[in-house]
Amino acid sequence: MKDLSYIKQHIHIMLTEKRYQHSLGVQKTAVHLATLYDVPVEKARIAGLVHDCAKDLSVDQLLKHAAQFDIIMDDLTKYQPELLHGVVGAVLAKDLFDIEDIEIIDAIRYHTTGRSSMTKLDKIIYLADFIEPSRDFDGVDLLRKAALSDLDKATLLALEHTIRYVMNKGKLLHVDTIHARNSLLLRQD
Ligand code: DGI
Ligand code: FE
Ligand code: FE
Ligand code: FE
Repeated sequence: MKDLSYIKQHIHIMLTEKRYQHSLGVQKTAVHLATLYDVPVEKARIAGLVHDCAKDLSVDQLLKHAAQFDIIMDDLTKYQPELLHGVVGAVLAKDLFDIEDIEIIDAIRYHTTGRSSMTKLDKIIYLADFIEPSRDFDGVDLLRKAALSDLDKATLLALEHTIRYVMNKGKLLHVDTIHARNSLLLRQD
């Protein structure tokens, strides 16, 4: 893996200033949650910093990368190509930064939708993305509080917030978002 300062420099170049600051916020929040929930801090730091590395690519560029890396496009992603930024970000993480750790790669890949049986690192990145210091929406303080006391409960609340948001916008729900919620409801591990 490339060293942290190399990764940081490249992330800064790949993203708008606002998105870069968001990434630093996710990194910081993810590190904090990792210490609370006994997850390797270095994994949380890298995943948090890199999670949105593909976010400022155009839809055209996302589709080109998807083709280049043989990413299988599900039907929904064809209609909502911005959902690709996690999946493309995961392949870029390996390609640009030599990140091989599957837990880091998966946390990046599933950071927008979540997935069935999320790992602790998946949940931490999903939540940190929601509650990092620059986020401001109704209910964010409640989520910040929940994140400090119960990782599963907070992840569930965040998923449900996303599901309501997507429904209010009249957009398609990704099945992984539903699987993530069902899985948390069924098996509180
Ligand atoms: O990249 P960020 O803005 O930091 O955050 P993100 O990767 O979590 O993306 C959030 C967006 O993703 C938000 O507008 C809701 C959307 N999203 C999450 N799950 C789904 C979804 N959009 C659709 N259409 N369907 C989903 O299941
Ligand atoms: Fe800057
Ligand atoms: Fe994102
Ligand atoms: Fe993000």
